[in-house]
Amino acid sequence: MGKALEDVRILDFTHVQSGPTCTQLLAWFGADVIKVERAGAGDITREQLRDIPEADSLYFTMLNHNKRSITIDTKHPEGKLVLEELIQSCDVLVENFAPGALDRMGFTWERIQELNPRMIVASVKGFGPGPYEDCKVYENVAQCVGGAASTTGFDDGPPVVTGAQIGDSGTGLHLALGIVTALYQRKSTGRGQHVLAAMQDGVLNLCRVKLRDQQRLERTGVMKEYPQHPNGTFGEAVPRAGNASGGGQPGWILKCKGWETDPNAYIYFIAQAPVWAKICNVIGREEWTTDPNYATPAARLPHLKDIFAEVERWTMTKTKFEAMAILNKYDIPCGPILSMKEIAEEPSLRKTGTIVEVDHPVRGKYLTVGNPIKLSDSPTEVTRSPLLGEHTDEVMAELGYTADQIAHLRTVGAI
Ligand code: CAO
Repeated sequence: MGKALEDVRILDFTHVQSGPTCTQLLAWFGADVIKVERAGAGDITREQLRDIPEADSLYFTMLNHNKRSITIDTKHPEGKLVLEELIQSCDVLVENFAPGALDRMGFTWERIQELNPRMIVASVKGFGPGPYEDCKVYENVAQCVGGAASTTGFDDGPPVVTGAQIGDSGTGLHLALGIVTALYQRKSTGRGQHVLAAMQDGVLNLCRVKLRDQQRLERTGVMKEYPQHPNGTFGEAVPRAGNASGGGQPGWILKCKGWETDPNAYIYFIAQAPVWAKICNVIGREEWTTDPNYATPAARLPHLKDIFAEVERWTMTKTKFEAMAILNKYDIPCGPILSMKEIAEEPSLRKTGTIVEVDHPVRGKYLTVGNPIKLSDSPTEVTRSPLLGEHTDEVMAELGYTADQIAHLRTVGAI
């Protein structure tokens, strides 16, 4: 079966996490992704958080599947010429260098357009235009400046960052959408364009509901589904809401059997209005279905803490999986808190290709997260990440360089 992006060639100038997430997705959809790295060193993550000496780290391998690697010194005059040829033969250049690095290399937007007017240049930066546009940014900085940290955690504690890499992988995902959209528009305009995904913007987009709440708070001074109501106070800005749900369905994380020793013996429980009677039956509080303090969603809002405490008395008698099985019988929305160990061992995720085992010539077998987006006409096969410079000769030959020319460029240090 063909692949959705099989005629798309990508010059991948990305490193660390945000950019590589984007180009890995495009590679999974079939694009030919040529990762340009610095000879001898490569993407810094190859050696970061290493678990096996001399082997590319999991950090690198899990973000660079299905790509080819070519090493070029892009500051060497002859290296620049190779890069120019790559620019002329590719559809998209993706980069997440610090602001200005591509310009300093001599590849400004104008120069790239001169070389290839159809080229789409896609960038991840920490910030969009404005006072911080020159700043370098990493994941947790993005979470803090995009509104996630101020709204995550508990009311009586400091701001908290989340384990989900919404700044890096989240922005990579936004960029990938920008790229395929630009490729689509190029069909009618014939022109390339610049695609920018700023990490602050990407995180804020994912925190959209919190900006919604900011405006509700300013208008009404209170948000009844927040745990601050009715027992706490609201200030001027959206507060941290603990484990409360971000939507109109009240929810909380509740202890299950074994919580004293197992840090993940918990379940997320949603007191969804349409199944309120079933919830009352399951936990043995049938009288709540008619009690005016509990019978309607609005009446329940001031009592959520007590309601969840009562449901927890029930969940503590069951393991998280037993609770899930019972609640699901009644269509009561809930979800066990799964550890990474449980996820790694989950057979259904292996079956769908969401968790994949990959073999690597140096590090051996390892687990990775496969393509989370499934296309029925463009299936994904996850192949291992490239060794540093593994495809330099192959790509150079495709560009028309002879063996002698390749040897020369290697001798002068351009590749
Ligand atoms: N040959 C020669 N030079 C190369 C090269 C190559 N193949 N590849 C990269 N370089 C050079 C760059 O030209 C740059 O040189 P100058 O500083 O002289 O212009 C240099 O390597 C370093 O690039 P950098 O500034 O991007 O790298 P850094 O480690 O200092 O910063 C990061 C890393 C991530 C903070 C920065 O790239 C950044 O802010 N990127 C945008 C936001 C982003 O993606 N952040 C998420 C990272 S994942 O958590």
